[in-house]
Amino acid sequence: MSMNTIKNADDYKRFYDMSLNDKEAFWSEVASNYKWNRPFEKITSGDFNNLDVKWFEGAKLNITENCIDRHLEKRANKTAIIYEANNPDEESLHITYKELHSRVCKFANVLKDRGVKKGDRVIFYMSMVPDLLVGVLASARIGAIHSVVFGGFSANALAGRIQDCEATIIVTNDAGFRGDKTVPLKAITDEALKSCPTIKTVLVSKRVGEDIQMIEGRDHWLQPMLDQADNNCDPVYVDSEDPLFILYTSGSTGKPKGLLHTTAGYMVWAGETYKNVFQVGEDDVYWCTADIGWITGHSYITYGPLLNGSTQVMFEGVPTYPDAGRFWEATEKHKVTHFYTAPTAIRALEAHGLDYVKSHDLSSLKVLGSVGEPINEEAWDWYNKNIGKEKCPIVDTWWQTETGGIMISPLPGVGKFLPSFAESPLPGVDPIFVDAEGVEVTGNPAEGNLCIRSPWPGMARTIWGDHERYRQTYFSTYPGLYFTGDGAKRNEQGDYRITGRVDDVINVSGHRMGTAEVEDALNQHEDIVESAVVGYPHDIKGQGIYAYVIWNPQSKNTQDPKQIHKELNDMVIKMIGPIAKPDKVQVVSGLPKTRSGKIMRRILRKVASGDSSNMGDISTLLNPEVVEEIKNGAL
Ligand code: 7RM
Repeated sequence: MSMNTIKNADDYKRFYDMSLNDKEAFWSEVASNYKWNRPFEKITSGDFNNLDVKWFEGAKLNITENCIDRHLEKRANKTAIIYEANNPDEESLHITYKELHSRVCKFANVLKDRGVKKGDRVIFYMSMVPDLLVGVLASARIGAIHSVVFGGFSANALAGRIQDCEATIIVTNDAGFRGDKTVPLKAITDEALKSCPTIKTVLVSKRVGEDIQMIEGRDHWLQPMLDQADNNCDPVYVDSEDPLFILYTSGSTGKPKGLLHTTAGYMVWAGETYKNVFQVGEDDVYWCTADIGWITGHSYITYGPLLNGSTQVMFEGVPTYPDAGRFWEATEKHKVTHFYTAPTAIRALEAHGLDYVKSHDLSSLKVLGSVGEPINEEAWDWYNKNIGKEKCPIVDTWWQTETGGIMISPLPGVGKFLPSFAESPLPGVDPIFVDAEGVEVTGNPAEGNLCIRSPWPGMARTIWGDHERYRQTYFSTYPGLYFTGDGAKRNEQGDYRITGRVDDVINVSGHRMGTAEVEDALNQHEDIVESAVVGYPHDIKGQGIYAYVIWNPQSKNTQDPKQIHKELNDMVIKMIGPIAKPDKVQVVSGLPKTRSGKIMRRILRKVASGDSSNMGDISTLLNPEVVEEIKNGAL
């Protein structure tokens, strides 16, 4: 561990205060943990009004040199990646830092051979295989911009992302393993590419042995190219604010946003937050169960652990295959010390009972982590008692795709570890609560909309191709502040507790879904007149998707509610992917609307959550009579 890890409450206070009061000194010291090809001239400039935020300006660097090359002197033969395949009978693969270097260089040379240059967009649509992690790093090595699209998205969703960033190349698998199923990634890619003329090259990493179609001139098997490639590739040094990646995420409007992260600030943020929040020692084994298709897999699989020279497990599979003991079996097998997962996985495994836990030795564990959604107290207690045996701190890490890395979390050796509290802002994070009018809520206890007052290195710099939308989405609700979209509370002692989204975003199994995005998909069905989607409490997923639909009463197609649900599921699978399927579909004759035509979602949320006792004020509704109908038809 490097010199400036936060080890106790005094360190925390000193670091935190310094990070806000003497930014220059603080970040200069932090930055000295990294390798710069040319030093920076200025720590930071820009603010939330001009939205031209820059960190470590003037520097030249390559993030992969920081993730790999600089470890080669001391850690060449240290394992960087322990690859645990979907099928537990498949032998796990150990990749050392030296081997990772050679793999990344080879992949980078393949990309170069295909004409990929600095600034080009490279799409990854893959399952969790080593080539995904290696490919992402290879893209960064040559200054290209990676955009990973989660392998659960549909052809339509993939195409939209490719079109938006005008990528020229895509890397995929023939197919991916996922539990007892396979996902036909190449076939889905082929479907998507029918509407993506910018793509000139498809690289296919073979995983399943699926029978696929290869289009001459466009499609190439990756492996033979890697075999031929040179295992050295000089890093391309880029400017601090040169783009590193685009990651698409859902918001309160229909179209996903391509958040752009730039190189130096993101690197420092991913590296430092990983170091302080997890405190992974030289001989420890860290495991984050996320998919690289989400931001957690970017910051806490691809970059954070490698920036810190850690050994980590990379897992291809799912928590319940071949059975609900898989996480614990692999923890025992690889003597995992740091384990980072999502509340939805914890709740799902809790539901399978303790037998799957008790048959494994979990004594290697030191720190547990949680991410993706608020963790309810019951899940926290179960995790603490049965997995951590009441001796492992649980770091409940609050952050977002937009923040690049962890923002609020208790730290080992510092935190109080109160169930369902994210507790304390990390150095550099300046949270503020405001009420609906934007007036600051001060003192403790307090409750409000969670905003951030000043720029931090890891923040997304823009939405790809739409800076105005970036301003509009995050900085216009409360001018001068970054609005997170989350509500939060502080207790008497000032510990933070995140209560969840206050906008039209729902969080299904830790996956962000815009209700408008799901509605757009439903509305594609020819028999849908109108739809409204809300979240409701769901035991395992955290939130479930509840769709109210007006179905064409004249439709010859079907009027059977079960069949309607099925047809709408198919439509959502086609437009977005299986993760966005509505759990419940209620056919209604009208939606509660105000005189200005706005759907009163509050009513829909109440009914969906099973509590329709008191509807509050509905006097502004144009059609109050539908409220009774909706209540009576609740599912
Ligand atoms: C990392 C990630 C972001 C949204 C965010 C919150 C929710 C994430 C926590 C949490 C309570 C947490 N990025 N969220 N972590 N809520 N406690 N520890 O999930 O962009 O996909 O989602 O997730 O609502 O705004 S994300």
